[in-house]
Amino acid sequence: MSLETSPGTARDVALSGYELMVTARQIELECVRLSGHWYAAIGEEAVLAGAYGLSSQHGDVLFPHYRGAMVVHYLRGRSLEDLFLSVLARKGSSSQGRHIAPLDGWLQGDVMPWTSYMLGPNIPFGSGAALALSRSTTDRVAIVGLGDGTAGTGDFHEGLNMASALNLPVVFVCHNNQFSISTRPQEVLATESIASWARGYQMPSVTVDGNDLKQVQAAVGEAVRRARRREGPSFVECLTFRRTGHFASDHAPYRDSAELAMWEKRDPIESWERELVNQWNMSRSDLKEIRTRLEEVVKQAAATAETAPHADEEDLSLEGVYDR
Ligand SMILES: Cc1ncc(C[n+]2csc(CCOP(=O)(O)OP(=O)(O)O)c2C)c(N)n1
Repeated sequence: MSLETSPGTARDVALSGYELMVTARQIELECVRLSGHWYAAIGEEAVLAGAYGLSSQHGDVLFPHYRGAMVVHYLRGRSLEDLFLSVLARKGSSSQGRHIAPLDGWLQGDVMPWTSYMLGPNIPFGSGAALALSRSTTDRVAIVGLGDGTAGTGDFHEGLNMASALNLPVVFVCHNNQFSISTRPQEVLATESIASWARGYQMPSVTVDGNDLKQVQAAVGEAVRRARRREGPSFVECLTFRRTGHFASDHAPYRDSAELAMWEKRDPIESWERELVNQWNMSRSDLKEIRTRLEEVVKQAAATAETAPHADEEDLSLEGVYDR
């Protein structure tokens, strides 16, 4: 759903944000269960829901960060069953088991793929898409996600420079989870904040609490409206924390346990539950019921995908693929 076009009340939007985050958490938990190589976005749900779910509308072109990309597919209408088939690389999945699920796009929902295994190229690609959109008669915008580590690539600077120089309708959302595999941003980025780099490219740039859905939604919403008015690009840095290892079976001995515990206490879903109770008079028991129901739907979809047959040799054959 879209924050801008929603006919619902602010309470509905707040509840929808909760539902998106709960579903996102369970998608990621199931993916971790199904694949030891999963790059989980557990604890980063407010960035995903706020940046891609509640601020964009149909027709906006999304270039999500690879971590959490499947959640973005779901937000754009991909069925859970199809999503888990791809995670498991089973017969009938969109890539027929040829490559890792988060690299797929979901073109039916205007979600672009991670076009190479390289961090960075999606940033100038996003600016390129925004250039095309700026020449159309629509008010569609591009939203580009990136990690803090990705900000260290040349593509980051080229993509931001191009967006600003050509006044393009693009919003850059940095998921600053404070790790690039085992490296902290302050060890490798010669800047105090990633947003201040973006500010150097003459675009409005803010840093927000990435575990607070309200802050992410407000900042990205404002940036999207600006882009729709064709007033140029913006940059939103969302400060959050990578609560798992780089991938599911990385136990991350390099992390500080006190810091991890501090961020676990700042769980975005639990904070949002408090918001719904205090601001919107929702009852804890209603929220628990909603959460359990949504978790069950996701678990069921994953379990169904697990019963699907494996891709066979014919599925994996590349014969004729390039003729299509
Ligand atoms: C250009 C490039 N350099 C290095 C890598 C290897 N690599 C894959 S994921 C990753 C960490 C990315 O960190 P960040 O952008 O902060 O995203 P996060 O994984 O924290 O979500 C690295 C270094 C790569 N794929 N591409």
